[in-house]
Amino acid sequence: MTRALILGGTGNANALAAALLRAKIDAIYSYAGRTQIPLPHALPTRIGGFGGAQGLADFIREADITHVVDATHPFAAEMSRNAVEACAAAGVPLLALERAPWTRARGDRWIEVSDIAAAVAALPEAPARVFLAIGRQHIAPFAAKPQHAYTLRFVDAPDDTLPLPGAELIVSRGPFTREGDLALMRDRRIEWVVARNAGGDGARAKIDAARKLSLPVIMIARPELGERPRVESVDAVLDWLGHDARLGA
Ligand code: 3Y8
Ligand code: NAP
Repeated sequence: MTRALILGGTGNANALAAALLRAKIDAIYSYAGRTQIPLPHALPTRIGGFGGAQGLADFIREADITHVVDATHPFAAEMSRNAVEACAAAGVPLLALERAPWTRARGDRWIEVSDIAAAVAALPEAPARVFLAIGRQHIAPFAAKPQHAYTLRFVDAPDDTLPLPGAELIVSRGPFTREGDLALMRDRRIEWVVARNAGGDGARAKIDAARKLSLPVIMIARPELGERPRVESVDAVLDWLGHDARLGA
């Protein structure tokens, strides 16, 4: 019998969870526990790390998992690497559900960089008004350029002091809308946007809003992940699972 483990925490993963419920495919949803109150799920849900690749392999065996779907975020590189290693060790198939990266459209003013340090370097020296929409985990390096007026957006209110004194904080879980992000950028007179190439629709609003306002976007490229089977649609995952389920594997 099919029993899937969904490594979640994204909009795609939520859509997959709903589809698995409808298809009555037995599955467990997993969150890292990065945020205070993750979106509740109708699927049985576990929260927290597994304890590295070894811990994940043990979980797969103990929970009789037959298939693993990595529906985490393209920047969740450690989780994705652990999944490849753990599935090989436990001998269960792995499939990544991954949204395609955004590609530059006409009117986009992107400065493409490889990582957070390069994004900090790409900001101007002269004081500017910068929208950092990269979550809470990657803010500290921007303290190297304190001359800017930063607007931050987090999922949860921070429990400790910000590494960027004087920054304006917006607490919002998303998904975001183009109108909402246009209003945010106009109200805050944003001049620069820093984003990671998450792909998908839930984070695209700020990219579309920046294009409309002709603002430069410092776009951080995704980390390189090793070769692994990947699809971009929930239906493709269902086929991958449903096919085995139909064969009663
Ligand atoms: C805990 C689950 C849904 C899914 C909502 C999507 C869209 C909104 C866009 C901006 C960019 C960012 C961030 C973002 C987006 C959706 C989706 C998406 C980007 C939740 C969630 C978890 C997380 C973790 C969180 C990270 C953070 C990244 C904020 C839930 C809401 C910036 C990614 O404060 C922290 O520590 C936050 C950490 C990881 C930044 C980072 O370091 O990558 N996501 N986001 C997951 C877990 O515990 O396993 O809490 O319910 C999911 C969503 N985040 O419909 O509910 O399509 O995924 N999430 C980025 O760079 O794009 C926000 O502000 O414009
Ligand atoms: P990461 O750096 O790749 O993972 C670090 C560690 O967190 C992993 O080694 C694992 O701990 C644990 N972990 C990550 N995802 C997990 C999951 N789904 N279930 C159980 N444990 C998990 O990951 P990250 O960048 O911090 O992202 C953490 C989570 O937030 C991911 O689930 C990701 O999907 C989500 N996220 C969502 C978005 C978005 O835009 N929707 C953006 C970024 C991240 P152990 O080694 O102990 O197993």
